[in-house]
Amino acid sequence: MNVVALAGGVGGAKLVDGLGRVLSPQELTVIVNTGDDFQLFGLHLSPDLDTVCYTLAERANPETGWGRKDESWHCLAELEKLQAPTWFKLGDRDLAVHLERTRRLEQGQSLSAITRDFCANWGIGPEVIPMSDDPVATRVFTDQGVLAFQEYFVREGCQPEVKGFEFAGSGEALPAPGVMESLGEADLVIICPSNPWVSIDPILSVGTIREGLRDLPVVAVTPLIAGQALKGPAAKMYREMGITPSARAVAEHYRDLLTGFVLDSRDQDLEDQIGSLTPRKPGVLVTDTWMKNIEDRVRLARETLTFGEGLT
Ligand code: FO1
Repeated sequence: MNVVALAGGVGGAKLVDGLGRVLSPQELTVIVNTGDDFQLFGLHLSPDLDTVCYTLAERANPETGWGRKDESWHCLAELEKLQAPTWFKLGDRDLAVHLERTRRLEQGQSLSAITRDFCANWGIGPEVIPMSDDPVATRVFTDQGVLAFQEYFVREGCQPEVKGFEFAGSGEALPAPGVMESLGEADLVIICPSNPWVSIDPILSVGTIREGLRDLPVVAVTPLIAGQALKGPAAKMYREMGITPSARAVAEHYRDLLTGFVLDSRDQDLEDQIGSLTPRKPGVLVTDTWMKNIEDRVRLARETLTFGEGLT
């Protein structure tokens, strides 16, 4: 079975990890958001790509979900002494990746080719592809003006009130090599439990990716449980966009694409409402979607795959 997963950062990476432990490497392709990418100290940072790769390579920091485990912070400490901007915490191991990625980008190599080589080096089996090799920058319209995504997310701690989003460059950006090909061969697409507004929508905004999903079985796994995100500002964003945050709101967000929706047991009462959403009246799987450990990731991945197979 060929499965394509769409993923953002920490929440998405957990399900991708579960899928990677259940499927053979040839069966899984992961398309990752790069709308969060930005430049710092002249380096090109791809936080969601790194989070997915570090997680698959068992190199991720288990406390934060982003950055490296067994990290050291010598560079950051020196930057602090120099009163340099240190709101975005770059560890030493992580920095090596940004340095080498930037060096190769400056030589004219593509982000997807560099990512492929890094994955091979880290022993990652599934194919991990950035949504695009072209720059796409998520901008957040807020009550404090327009902010680049990481300024909103990390520097301002998601405090400003959100008014809307823009994925600058997505009109011209092409899907990276392998993206449309993997969708062309997919038996199932899984939208991981990532933030719909700023992790999945940027992917869907690139080229013909959204159209590429139209005739495929698409299953989304809820990132909201009982109206709350386990991590990050998704619920706050729904509220500020004038929508009550809930799994139903997420299903409505993707309503034109959905064949199936994975709902948390704590939201069982929403099953019928989601199952009757037009146009596609998605099938609904009710299960425990909270991934507290590796076993949960594997169980949720297995259940989602079995559910998805049943819909095809
Ligand atoms: N998130 C934070 O909340 N604070 C940080 O200082 C931070 C540093 C960081 C460094 C490398 C990296 O790959 C990710 C990092 N993140 C940090 C996470 C990142 O901002 C978010 O996970 C995503 O961009 C949203 O998916």
